[in-house]
Amino acid sequence: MKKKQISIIGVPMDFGQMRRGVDMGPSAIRYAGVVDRLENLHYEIDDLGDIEISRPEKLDKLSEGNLRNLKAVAEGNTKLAKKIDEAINADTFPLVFGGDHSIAIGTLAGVAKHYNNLGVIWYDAHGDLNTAESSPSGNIHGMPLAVSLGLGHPTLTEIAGYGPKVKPENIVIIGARSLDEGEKILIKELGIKVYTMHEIDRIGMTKVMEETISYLKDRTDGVHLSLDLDGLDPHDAPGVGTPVIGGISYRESHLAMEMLAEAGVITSAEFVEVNPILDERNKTASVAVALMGSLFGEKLL
Ligand code: 6HN
Ligand code: MN
Ligand code: MN
Ligand code: MN
Repeated sequence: MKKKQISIIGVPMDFGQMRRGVDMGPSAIRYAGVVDRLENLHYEIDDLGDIEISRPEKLDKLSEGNLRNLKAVAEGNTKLAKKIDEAINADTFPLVFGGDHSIAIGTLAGVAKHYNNLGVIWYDAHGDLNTAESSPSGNIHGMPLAVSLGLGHPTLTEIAGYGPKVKPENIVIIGARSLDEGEKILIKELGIKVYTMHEIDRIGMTKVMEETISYLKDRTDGVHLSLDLDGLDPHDAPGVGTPVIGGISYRESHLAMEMLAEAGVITSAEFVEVNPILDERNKTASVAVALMGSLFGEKLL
């Protein structure tokens, strides 16, 4: 990591999907000891607390053209983008805790304007490349990567007053094993680099990360890590709203984080979809914190 100062931003957002409880993710991650863990690695931590997410009295059903809770999601992400922008202007590393994955819209809106060619590592069981047209659920947490590419409702794609935020050739998806038809088409059309579970099984995480790092190093001037805990196998990370069996293991995930730390390429990060209601004794939040340890350079010896 390049910066010695980290700004923590919690985003208690649960409007991007339908399972309550993921709004408590930031608290669960804090209770799992993240600040001590990172302070032990000699980082200066500024915990900025949580973004205020207003709770509309009545949640929209699918009123806004297959975009559930569009207004509430857009509002929260607009606030988040501003906070991220401030953290980067203050020369700190933004570290975001979710909340459902719709918050990547705001994170990337805040981060991307600081780079000419922002890279994105999307560590996830899913592609999150749906639009209102392709989405089987209407849940915006299945859309943030598409939105960041400029695809989707302008209320989302124009957050922070510009778009698109990222280019397809600067994205690497790792861990995919559940893609909707529209997402598969988009991946092929745009030529997005994807390491599905097949490639991870076949060539191993070491090779996947070596390739990912050299690919992004060549073409980007900063790399955002968007880590959805459901990228991991539900055995290791059970507290997620949309688990998919056959995922990345705890050890493979540590290896991935350690290789990113060694390469020193990551310039911002978010850990999302931790849902303490669905979890087993805060296991998923603890896994998230352990992975952050590795991402920020923790070593056993
Ligand atoms: N996530 N592809 C499914 C959908 O509803 O669009 C699942 C999305 C899951 C999103 O885990 O961040
Ligand atoms: Mn996911
Ligand atoms: Mn996701
Ligand atoms: Mn470790």
